[in-house]
Amino acid sequence: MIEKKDIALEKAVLIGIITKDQDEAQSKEYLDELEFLTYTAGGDVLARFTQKMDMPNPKTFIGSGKMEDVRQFIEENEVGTAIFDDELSAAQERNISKILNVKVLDRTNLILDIFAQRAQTSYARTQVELAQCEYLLPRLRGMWTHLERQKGGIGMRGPGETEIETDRRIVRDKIALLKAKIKTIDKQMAVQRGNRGKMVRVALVGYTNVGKSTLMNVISKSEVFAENKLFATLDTTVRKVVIQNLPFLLSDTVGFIRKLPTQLVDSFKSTLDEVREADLLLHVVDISHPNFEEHIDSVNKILGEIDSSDKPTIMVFNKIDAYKSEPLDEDDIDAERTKANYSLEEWKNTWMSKIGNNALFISAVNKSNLEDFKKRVYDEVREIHITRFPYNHFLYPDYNYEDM
Ligand SMILES: Nc1nc2c(ncn2[C@@H]2O[C@H](COP(=O)(O)OP(=O)(O)OP(=O)(O)O)[C@@H](O)[C@H]2O)c(=O)[nH]1
Ligand SMILES: [Mg+2]
Repeated sequence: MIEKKDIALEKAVLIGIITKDQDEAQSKEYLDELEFLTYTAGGDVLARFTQKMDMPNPKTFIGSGKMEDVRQFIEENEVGTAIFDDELSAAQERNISKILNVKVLDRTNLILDIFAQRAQTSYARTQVELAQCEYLLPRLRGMWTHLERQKGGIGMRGPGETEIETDRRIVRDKIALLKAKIKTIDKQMAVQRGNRGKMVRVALVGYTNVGKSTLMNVISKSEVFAENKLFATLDTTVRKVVIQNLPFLLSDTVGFIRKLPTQLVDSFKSTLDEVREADLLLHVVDISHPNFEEHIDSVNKILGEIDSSDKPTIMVFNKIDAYKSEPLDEDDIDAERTKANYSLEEWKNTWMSKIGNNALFISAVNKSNLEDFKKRVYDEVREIHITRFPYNHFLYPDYNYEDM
């Protein structure tokens, strides 16, 4: 799945834990995702280390024996970066750095780093910089001793780079400055959104890499950057789309992910305003991903955090072309059928019985079922349009609303 065409990838190892809240299969899934994140940030994962434990070690996250295994591997293979799946405290980061003597990152670092690489507009860059400063502030002491050695590469892009910024006061001032800058842009953006009048607003939401931008391109004939890496989209794109005679605004925005750093959710609040102010959500799901149900839960959780849980929502199950169910192991007579063995038909039935025609199954790439999808969106937009402009619909049922 992962193409390793980039030269000089940074060598990395991943470290995760198996706990009572996070079993072996889940831990593997998280590490798969962490590997994808590492690849997106420009790294190459040479090995993974996992340890079963009741709770993380407060000093070093994993136990000392396991840490020694990691240290040896790092030394033998000249690895430059150790990436932990969970957020490390400043003290843990410091202790681990001392033992491993390489760059130590956690999932939050990695995501912030990818965001820093991908931010295109000055607005996105400001938001990412703010999140990085807020992440950095409580960790300044930890960074201090290692900055000499840690220069450049993954996790080091952004405000951590220069020594001068290790001064807390400077970082605090910077945070205030960035916040003020964001506030100014926010005001301009609110005005822009206000100028759009009463047009019906539809937002594509979903986990990262599910095909939101691809779907946007297919239905609005626009060219929005889409690729098989995480967080291809950071800035919100808004396009006017017309289905039959009905115009509406469609927005494509940043993808969600599990354990999304709170600093990021906060600093991206305004980007997410597009979602918060939408009349209708299209929640796009990658049904070919083995853990798509968990992705749905994570997205719903973040929607809750931005007060958008109660919006009319259509669930759009994408990538049906790539869906594969696991065959039941015939040699194992005790093998029980699980959801992994479901056929696409079974998934359709499951979701249709749950939410009726609010579940759609499509392939944005193969363009399958897109007519159904458009029809469903049209019906829903029309309904909202009628409540918003009742007289127009009453007086001129065939009016071309595109001119409004
Ligand atoms: N097989 C298959 N692949 C798809 C389909 N739709 C999108 N993809 C692929 O999935 C990858 C991610 O697509 P994007 O449109 O960038 O996904 P996104 O949700 O916008 O991702 P972010 O912006 O990173 O959150 C790309 O490689 C697409 O080509 C589909 O229907 N089938
Ligand atoms: Mg995208």
